Amino acid sequence: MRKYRMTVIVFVVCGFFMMVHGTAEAEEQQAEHLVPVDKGLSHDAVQRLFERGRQEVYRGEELETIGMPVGGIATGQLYLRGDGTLGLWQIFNKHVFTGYGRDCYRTYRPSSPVDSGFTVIAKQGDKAFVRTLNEDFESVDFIGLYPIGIVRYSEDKLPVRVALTASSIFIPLNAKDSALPATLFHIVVENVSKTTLQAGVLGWLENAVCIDSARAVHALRRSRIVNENERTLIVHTAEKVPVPNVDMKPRPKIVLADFEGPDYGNWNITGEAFGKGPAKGTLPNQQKVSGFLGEGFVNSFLGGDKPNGTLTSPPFKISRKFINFLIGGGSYAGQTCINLLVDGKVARTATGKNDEKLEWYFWNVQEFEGKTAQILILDRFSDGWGHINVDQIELSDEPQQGQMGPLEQLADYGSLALAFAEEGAPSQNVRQILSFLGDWVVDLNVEENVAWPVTERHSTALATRTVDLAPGAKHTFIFVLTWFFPNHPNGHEYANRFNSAAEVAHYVLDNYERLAGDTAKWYKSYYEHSTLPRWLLFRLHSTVCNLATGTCQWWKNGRFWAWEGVGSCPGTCTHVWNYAHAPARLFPELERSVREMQDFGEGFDSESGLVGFRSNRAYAADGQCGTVLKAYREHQMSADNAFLKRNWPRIKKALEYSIAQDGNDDGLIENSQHNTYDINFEGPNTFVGSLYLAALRAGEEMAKDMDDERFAKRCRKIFESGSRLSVERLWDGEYFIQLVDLKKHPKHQYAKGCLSDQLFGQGWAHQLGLGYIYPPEYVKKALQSVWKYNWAPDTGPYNAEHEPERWFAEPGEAGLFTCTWPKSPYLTEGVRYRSEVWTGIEYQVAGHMVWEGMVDEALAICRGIHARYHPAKHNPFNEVECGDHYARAMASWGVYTALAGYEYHGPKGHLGFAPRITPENFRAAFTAAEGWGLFLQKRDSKIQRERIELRWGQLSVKSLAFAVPDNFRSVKVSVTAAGRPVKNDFTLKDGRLEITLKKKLVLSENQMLDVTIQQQDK
Ligand SMILES: [Ca+2]
Ligand SMILES: [Ca+2]
Ligand SMILES: [Ca+2]
Repeated sequence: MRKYRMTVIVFVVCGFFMMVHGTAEAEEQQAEHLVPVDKGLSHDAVQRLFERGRQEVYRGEELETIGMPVGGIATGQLYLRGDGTLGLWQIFNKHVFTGYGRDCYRTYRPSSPVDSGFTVIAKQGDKAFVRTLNEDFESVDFIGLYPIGIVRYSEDKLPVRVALTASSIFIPLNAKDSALPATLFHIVVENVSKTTLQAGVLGWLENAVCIDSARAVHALRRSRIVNENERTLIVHTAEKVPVPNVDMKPRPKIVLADFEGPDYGNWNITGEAFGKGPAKGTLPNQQKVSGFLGEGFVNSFLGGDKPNGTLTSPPFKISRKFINFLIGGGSYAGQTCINLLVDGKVARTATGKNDEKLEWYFWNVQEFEGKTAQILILDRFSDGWGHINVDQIELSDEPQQGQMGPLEQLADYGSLALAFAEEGAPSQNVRQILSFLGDWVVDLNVEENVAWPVTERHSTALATRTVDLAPGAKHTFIFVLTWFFPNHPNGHEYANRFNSAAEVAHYVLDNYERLAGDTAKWYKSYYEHSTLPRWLLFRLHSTVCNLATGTCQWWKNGRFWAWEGVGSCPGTCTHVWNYAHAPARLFPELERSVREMQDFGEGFDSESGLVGFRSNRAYAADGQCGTVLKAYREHQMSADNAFLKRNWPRIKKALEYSIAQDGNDDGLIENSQHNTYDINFEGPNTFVGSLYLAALRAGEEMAKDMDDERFAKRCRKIFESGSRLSVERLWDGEYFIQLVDLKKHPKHQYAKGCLSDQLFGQGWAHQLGLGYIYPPEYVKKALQSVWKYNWAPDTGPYNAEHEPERWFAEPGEAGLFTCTWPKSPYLTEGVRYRSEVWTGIEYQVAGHMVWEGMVDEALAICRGIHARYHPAKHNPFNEVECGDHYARAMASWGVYTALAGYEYHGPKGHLGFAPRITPENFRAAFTAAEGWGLFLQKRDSKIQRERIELRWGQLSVKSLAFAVPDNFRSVKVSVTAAGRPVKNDFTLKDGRLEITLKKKLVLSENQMLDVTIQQQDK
């Protein structure tokens, strides 16, 4: 570890200290601060944070909110709900917007728009028991440790007990197999009676191909049951109908409304949004509207997005096969839409696409011919795109193709499959089972090959053969659900490898042992073989599920791309993803693609070195510096120098862009700094400043790796100046402040406030093994102040005084505020989001605290998040901010690596650990560039043993580092790999033991590296 040149700095700082101390002490804590210094954490409460503890099991009402993603990475969003049923089903490439966060933090049960499920059948003599696996069971409980969810069902009078396990394939470092559009189910049926019984499972799945376009296309849904490779599959597809109703010549069309008149005629108007008559073009402050016919059309942007209202047509008779119309505007289902009402119910609905251009759309209404209907145009959304444009509503025997395009190109066109791993039962047996089931919401069928009009909903069922179960015996039935919807605007990576859902199912089952085996191996290594508290392991890994939600996409060209939250704020935003460590450590391939194809690709301005923060040409100061840090992290997570070599000229240029913002090489950025709070900081501050200094250190190290000594020295020089000047100018005695002239910049600054993120770059520096960027004692003091001033065990009183823009913590819940002003008046126009609580910042701060030894505080912060996201209130897998499954939350992995004191540099073959929690007995899973495994440490007063157990892939090692206790001043070290002694040299300084192996060694799967460190008395 690098020692700071204390002499110089202490001298400078002493002078400064005297200067500020006088004022700092005179300032008392502001009365309105309302964050207690005493956090009220009892000794016992703190102890409990550290206990390994029991697995949390959820039941009853707690099951309602649960939605654990169980599909592959970037293949959509499919939830396993608390009762074992599937929910959400956003796998059809539909843009679903969940921002801006004002109503994301709420209690609700995820919906289930697609019918599917499993039913267990048990026959005992002449009695048959049939039970569907859902909340209707007497006893249901849920254990969900991402990526595996287990739901257990039992009932007093039932001779069987059932456990359903659902998961995606999840194998760190194997992104492709972890990105399969597939969910694996294991259904274990156990005979808990005293006599033998026969057990089987019925699985069913609705044909939901064309789920969104069904009511606007002319097509058939086809469902088949096929036996292939000794497996039985339900295969759902859709297909064109040859020519619609050739028996009849199209009748002349009827124009229901062209909105060309001065008013809406006999349409009924409510609210303000639609005005008194049709719009005659683009309205004030609206983007250019096009695509309407004639001069008039419906446009609810009157007075902007805020006003709402409805427009209802008089009743009319549906006298043609289709209703055609032009539509544009907002894309909010049920909120900016046009509805067809038949018998007072919404029979058809459509929205715009967040585009002012009106395009043709049509509804197939053959089933309603002869009925009386009404058109209802609705605007009840007041935020961005809260309006609707409509024109030219026609009844016609011919559909307008318009935006729908050919069937095969629709976003929701593709296939769905449910496969049973063995051959299923013959259809007559399935019929017999179905006869027990009584009424169903949708029809089941067991036909081998049937088709219906796409507007009808049908499910198809398959049944396993029954197996004999002796008392106490169990049997596992294996199913896999797969999907294939390749028509995303940018395609899906999975479509490079497969052509249909059935192909995906066969791939999963052909490779079942390996795929399910490796998933279980990671699960066991991370959750079961670790010594870390179970609640903490749950929390820190739960956010990884964001990869398997609508937040993330993996395009056909290999580029990983993401929103900030589900469907909200595009462009893998550099400053939000600054916090997300998990993907880079678990699937470095994905993050490398963002660096190469976005940050140093499409989003890179090669003239200036600007990294557009949304793959555009816009500058964010924190994102720009963070890009350099991420590049170094991606280099460290690589097996060799190839990534750095390819990208170094652009990485260097990106850093030079930040140096140009600094302007005078003094290491302080003083100009306007747009950042993750969606505002600009003015003047020097350590939020952007610490990221800048860490980026300079990363630049120095990368320059050295690339033999660019000149640039390494330049980075070093600027860094040293910036580090010194930050302390001189920004230290207030307790924490780092922002130097800003509030008269000149009255809005969005924090000035003398205490910003939780004030040491963001220092946390990053620890993650990358870059050491201290400010003197350690200042860093520790500042972090203690963040804890003291910004973490409230109950956010209620503070938020009652200072209302947050958005609520992500309810009164009574603990949380860390973005920024507070403990020693100066609260800035009512200060940094945006100041009084909010973001889990991404909480993890960032907690992770940093762990590096500094503030483990109690770090765990208390994480526990606060865990409590807020208890399923009694919220989906524990969905940490929200500006949208669901917010990317910043993946900062949780930074806490995990900090707890292990993990350091890694792949190309150098360096791996190190310094557990910050139970160092006497520590076990945790770790990842490296090409392999992962379990790290174990045992320590007593005389001897410390380290073991690196490689469980997957391979690991190149040239050097190792470990922390030893203070009394280990002199040690004897022995290293063995796969049982054979390994020659080495070592150095021991300030409790850090560095071991260099004489030769680089490669550990392969299931091999172990053992290090024994014996304390020597001198
Ligand atoms: Ca018109
Ligand atoms: Ca509106
Ligand atoms: Ca400067």
